[in-house]
Amino acid sequence: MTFNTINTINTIPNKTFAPLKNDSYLRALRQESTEYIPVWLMRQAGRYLPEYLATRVRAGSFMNLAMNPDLACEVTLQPLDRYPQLDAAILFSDILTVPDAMGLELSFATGEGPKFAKPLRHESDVLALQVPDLNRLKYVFDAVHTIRHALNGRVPLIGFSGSPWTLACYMVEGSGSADFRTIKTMLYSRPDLIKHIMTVNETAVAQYLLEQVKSGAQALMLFDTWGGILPDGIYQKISLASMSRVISSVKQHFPDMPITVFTKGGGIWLNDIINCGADCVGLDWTVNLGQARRLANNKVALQGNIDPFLLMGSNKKIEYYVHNSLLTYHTINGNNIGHIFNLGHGINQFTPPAAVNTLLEAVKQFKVASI
Ligand code: 1CP
Repeated sequence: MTFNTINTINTIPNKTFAPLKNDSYLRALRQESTEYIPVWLMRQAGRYLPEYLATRVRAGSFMNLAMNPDLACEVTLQPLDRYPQLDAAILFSDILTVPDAMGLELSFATGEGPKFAKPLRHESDVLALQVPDLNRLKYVFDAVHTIRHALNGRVPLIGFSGSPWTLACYMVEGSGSADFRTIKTMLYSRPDLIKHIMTVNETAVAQYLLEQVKSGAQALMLFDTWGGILPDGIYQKISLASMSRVISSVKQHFPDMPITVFTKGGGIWLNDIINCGADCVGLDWTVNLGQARRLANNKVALQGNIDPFLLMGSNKKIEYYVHNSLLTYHTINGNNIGHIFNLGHGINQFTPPAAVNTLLEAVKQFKVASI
C-alpha cells in the first residue's frame, strides 16, 4: 500500500522529520478520501497495557514518566507496536501539566486520580495566577520532538491540551469531582474570578499548543472533558468561546494545522461546536454518527464514538456494535470521508488488551465487508 507524503507541515524551522508513510488520519481530518477508516483510541497508552504498567514502575511515578522524554516516547509507541492497526500516535503526557507549571503542584498517588497541592480556592489564589513560563513545560516539547523522530514517519503525532474550562475545573476543585460543587459555586457567586482563570488558561493553552506544533505535533486535540457539566448558554459563552479563540490563535500561525475539539456530553450543542472553527469534532457515545454527519454537512470531520465499556463485552458484541455504528455514517457504496474511528471517551484501565484488538480488526474489516 502506498501513501502520498503530506504537503502540510513536515518541516518545522530547524527541524526536519521523515516523510509520513501513513497519512490516512490527516487525510480524514481534511475530509479527503482514505483507503480505509482511520482509527486511534483516546488514552491508547495507559494502565490497561501491561507494558505501560512495567514502564511506570521503572519510572517510579506518573510524573517521572511524563517528565522523561525517552520514557514518554517509549509509552507513546507501546500501543502502536501492539496494535499495527492504529493510524495515529498521541503524545504521552497529561492535561494537568499546564496547571502544574502554573505552580499548583500536581501529584498522582498510585491507584488514585490527580491532586493539586495548591488549588485555587481564594480570591488571592486566583488573582496570583499567571500564564506559566513555557520553559517549565520544556519536557513536554522535548517529548514531542523525541516521539516525532522515533515515529520516523510511521503515523502522525497528535499533540493536545485540556480546554481552558476543563483545566479550570481541576484547578478549582483540586482533583476530579463527582458534582463540581466548588467551581460551580464560584461560577455563580464570583463569575469575575472564573473569567480571570479562563483568560489566563486560554493564553496558556494557546501558547502550549503552538509550542507543541513547533516541536513536531502534526495535529492537535482539545479535551473538553467537563464542558458537558455546564448549562446551555453558559457552555457556549465560557467553554466553547474560549476553545474557539484558542483555535484562532493557533491557526494564525499554522493555518493548516488540524484541530479536533471534544466536549464530553456536548452532543446537544453539536451545531455550535461544528461552527467553532475546529476541523474535527469528537463525539461521545450518546450521539448518532449518521445524524451528526448530516448536521456537519461537510463542515468538519467527525471522530468517535463507541462507548469505551463496549470493550468489556464479548467479541461478538464488539463486532456487532462497531459495525452498527459505522453503518450509521458510512453507506454501502458511499464515500467514506471525514470519519476517524475512536471511542466516545478514554479507554478504561480495566479493559482487556485482546478486546482492543477485536475492536480495531472490526473497524479495518468494515471497508472490506461494506464499502
Ligand atoms: O495515550 C494517551 O492518550 C495517553 C496520554 C493522556 C492523555 C491524552 C493521559 C495519560 N491523559 C490524557 C488526557 C487527560 N487527563 C484528560 C482528558 C481526556 C479524558 O477525559 O480522558 C483528563 C480529564 C485527564 C486527567 C487525568 N489524568 C485523570 C482523570 C481524573 C478524573 O477526573 O477522573 C487521570 C486518572 C489522569 C492520570 C493519567 N493520565 C494519563 C494516564 C495514563 C494516567 C494514569 C496515571 C497512572 O499511570 O497512574
